[in-house]
Amino acid sequence: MERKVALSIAGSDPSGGAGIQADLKSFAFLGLHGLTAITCVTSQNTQQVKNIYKLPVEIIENQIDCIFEDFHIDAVKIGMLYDEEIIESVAKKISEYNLSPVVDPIMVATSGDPLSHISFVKSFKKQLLPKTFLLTANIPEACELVGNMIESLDDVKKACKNLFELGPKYVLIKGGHLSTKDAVDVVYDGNKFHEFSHPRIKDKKAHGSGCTLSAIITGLLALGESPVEAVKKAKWIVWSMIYNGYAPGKGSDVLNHTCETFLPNFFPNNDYFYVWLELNDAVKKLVSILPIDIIPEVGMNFAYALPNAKKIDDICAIEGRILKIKNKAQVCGNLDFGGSKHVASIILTTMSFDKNVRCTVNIRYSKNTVELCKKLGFSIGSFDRKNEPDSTKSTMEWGTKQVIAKNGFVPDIIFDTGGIGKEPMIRVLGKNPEDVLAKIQKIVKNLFL
Ligand code: PXL
Repeated sequence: MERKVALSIAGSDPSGGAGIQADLKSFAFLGLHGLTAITCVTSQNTQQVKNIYKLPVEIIENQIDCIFEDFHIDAVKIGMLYDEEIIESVAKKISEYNLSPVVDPIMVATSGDPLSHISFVKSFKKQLLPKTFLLTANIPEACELVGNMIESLDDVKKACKNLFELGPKYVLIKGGHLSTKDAVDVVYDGNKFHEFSHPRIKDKKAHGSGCTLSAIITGLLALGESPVEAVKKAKWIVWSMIYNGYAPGKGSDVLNHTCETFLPNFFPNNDYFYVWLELNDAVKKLVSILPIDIIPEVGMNFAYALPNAKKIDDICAIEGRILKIKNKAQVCGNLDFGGSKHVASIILTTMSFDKNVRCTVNIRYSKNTVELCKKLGFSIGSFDRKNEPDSTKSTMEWGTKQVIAKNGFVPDIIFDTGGIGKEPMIRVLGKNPEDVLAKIQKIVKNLFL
């Protein structure tokens, strides 16, 4: 199989989270063959940068020459350059090999430790920006480069224009450091601004996210994506890698470069993203607390609707089920909108009466469990499949409507005792995944006392 080839000219991070280590993992993630030319060897762990050893420029140039002698290179990224001398030497090689690199203007590590010399900014602007294809700067880096504070999205756009004037064909400024609700990144192509917005990921301080993003963009360019599309896809992939990040040492988290990008393709807007995210967090928690005895034979689903959901595609659910496999609860299938017609019809019905009841999980029926729910003070309703007219299209819609009509409101629990070939079932309903999870936790805790 032919593999595209990408080169990273960058520093080494022995803790494996950032630098060339992150770049190689990112290239591999995309199925590329990765090459490296090391500029500096840092001594650091997940807590701090202790030392930076810059390689002699002859050695840096040797590495680059050696690689170009042998490979056809589809895309290049440039990471840590440290000082004026290395900038000059790499800038020379960019011209010599006529490269169009993705450039990450690395100045400071996630830990706050400096990764650049005082000579960096001036020489970077003069010698590297004119040779840059796509610049990927975070807010502090963009501030240093433009010499202004950046405090709003308008400031970001001004800075993009300002940096564009210095040479890059595309300028990406990452908005994670701004105080907006969502993290908004802006790409400027000299004509238009393109904005990409993602929910922030709580409780993660991901070391290596900048390196990984620029490497994934580079890899996608090598694979033939257009620059704006490459940024859009790369943001998506890196969001997933951060969300699935882990802490391998005593300090910060690193990205999970081997995670599957289990996110659905693209969300039309961040309402979808938040629904997906809340549900995904809750599914993970549910599986971790779930006694297998509460999983029905047909498995469980967990569904959550967009605000004002009107159709099945507005409801996020597990495409498969949570099943008992080898005596463990396991999620089979990804979360997606339109993922389950069955549970979606329950929620669409509850929402037509009370638009706040947007979430449900089904659990195994037993008389005991229903009794317990009563004792716990949950409101309960039931329907009997025997009363279902032949003409109904959806039993779930019909049953749910029956219960609501009888009770006058949407209860916490709707159950039915089954029918021929139909397993009896309890459905726990609530406002959101957290609410439903809390109810399940209460049931589980008391059921198995
Ligand atoms: O994330 C910036 C970065 C780049 N390159 C190297 C690093 C770091 C951060 O620690 O160590 C080598």
